Amino acid sequence: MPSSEGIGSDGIRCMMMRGGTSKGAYFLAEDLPADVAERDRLLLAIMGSPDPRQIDGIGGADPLTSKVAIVSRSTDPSTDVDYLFLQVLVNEPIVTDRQNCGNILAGVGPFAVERGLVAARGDSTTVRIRMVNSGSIAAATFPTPGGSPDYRGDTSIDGVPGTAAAVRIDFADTAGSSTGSLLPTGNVHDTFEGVAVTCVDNGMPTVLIAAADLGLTGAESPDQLEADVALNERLHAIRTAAAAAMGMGDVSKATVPKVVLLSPPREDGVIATRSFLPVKVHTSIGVLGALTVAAGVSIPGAVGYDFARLPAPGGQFRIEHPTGHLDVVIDMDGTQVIASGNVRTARKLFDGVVFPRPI
Ligand code: NQM
Repeated sequence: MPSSEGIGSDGIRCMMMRGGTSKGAYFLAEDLPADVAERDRLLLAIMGSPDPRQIDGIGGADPLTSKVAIVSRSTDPSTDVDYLFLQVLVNEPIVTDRQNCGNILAGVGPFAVERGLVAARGDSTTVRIRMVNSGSIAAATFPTPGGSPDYRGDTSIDGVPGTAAAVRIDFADTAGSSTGSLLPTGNVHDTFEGVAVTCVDNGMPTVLIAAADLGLTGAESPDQLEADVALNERLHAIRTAAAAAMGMGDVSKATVPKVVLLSPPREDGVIATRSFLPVKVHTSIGVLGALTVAAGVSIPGAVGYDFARLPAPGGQFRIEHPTGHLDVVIDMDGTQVIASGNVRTARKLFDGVVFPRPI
């Protein structure tokens, strides 16, 4: 693929997919350079970063649409494929593997079948995916009538217009996947900058804060929250202190930990959320983010526990967010997460060859 005219100048095979409420470029590992620095330079050029509009690339000028999945046959015999998630920052020349993405994950199984890494196994196929970023495993099940993914269906998810085929995802080993522990500071709650927080990681390292403790209702829109300079300075200070206590080191250029503001549910959910990515505010919430909130607010003494409307054991957790809700299931035994899962949809948007700006 590297040619005499420059890396990728002949074009690189790429499939664009919507995965859940995110959108990203999906590649086979073999179609990208093996050298990580070279690969990242190429991905920045493909997405058009750094540039607030990503005008010279295929990124969508938003963290939720500047995402990459790299998929290969698994080196682990217990899984079918390896999935490496990369966040390509919009405004900075940074490609990071420090976070995982459960939305882009929803497209990985269908992509693996489309590219022939996994053969369809009847009307529906389950692909076992090793999430390289965290080492955890997810099983994705989706319809494959006639031997290829069928994206049509009647499942709707908030934040995406219309309906599509369901992709059911069952997770194992999400607790502590990035930090080594469900409660990475060793405490159910801590106080940073005078504010009570719970630091929790059930697939996404997250700092939970009660919106009321910051003088907010928790019903503010993403735009309102992003425009509040004093709030963002305060959250930045809390996040920096929390990340240090979580053993995450310098996170000034990292997209984790996330900060999630919690408030009592307004509809029929368990809890209401506003999720900072950590600067832009999510229009919904990430999948692993929702699993992490669900695990956190289930722990007595954690921030949110007192005002969450918890379901009966084994019940569904409806996590409210700015554009609706995201349903997850989670099975916990005390502070042990036994299993978790959810239903997403995904769709192939285009398949072809992408031409990066010259590098
Ligand atoms: O938490 C955004 C998203 C995500 C991550 C983010 C995600 C997850 O919605 O599993 O999917 O938190 O940066 O795509």
